[in-house]
Amino acid sequence: MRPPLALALLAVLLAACSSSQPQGDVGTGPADGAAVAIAIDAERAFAPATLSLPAGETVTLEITNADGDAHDFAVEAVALNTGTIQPGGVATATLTVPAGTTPFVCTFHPEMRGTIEGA
Ligand SMILES: [Cu+2]
Repeated sequence: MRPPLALALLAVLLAACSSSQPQGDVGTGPADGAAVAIAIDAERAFAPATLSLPAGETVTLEITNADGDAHDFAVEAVALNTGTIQPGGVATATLTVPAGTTPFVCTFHPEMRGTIEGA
């Protein structure tokens, strides 16, 4: 009898839809030191959606998920992703701020977007 391959594939696909893998200098829980706070609010939006940060400096962002669904925070241009942030969870992401406009996004909900403005 053949194994239920289709079911196994479906399970893998479903898992991929509901989680993302950490990438880059990221962590779970609150920041140890100074950090720029970002909230994911109940409207599934990043607040603030525009971050004005000093280009070339290393900055830690602290992302708090105040929504009831899981989200993540990804800056694809610098290969950064917090991985899944569960409801009520907090994650950090540390990056060297690029000059100019750099988009960030929740990879689960592409409509959840914002930008880092490095100047
Ligand atoms: Cu999201």
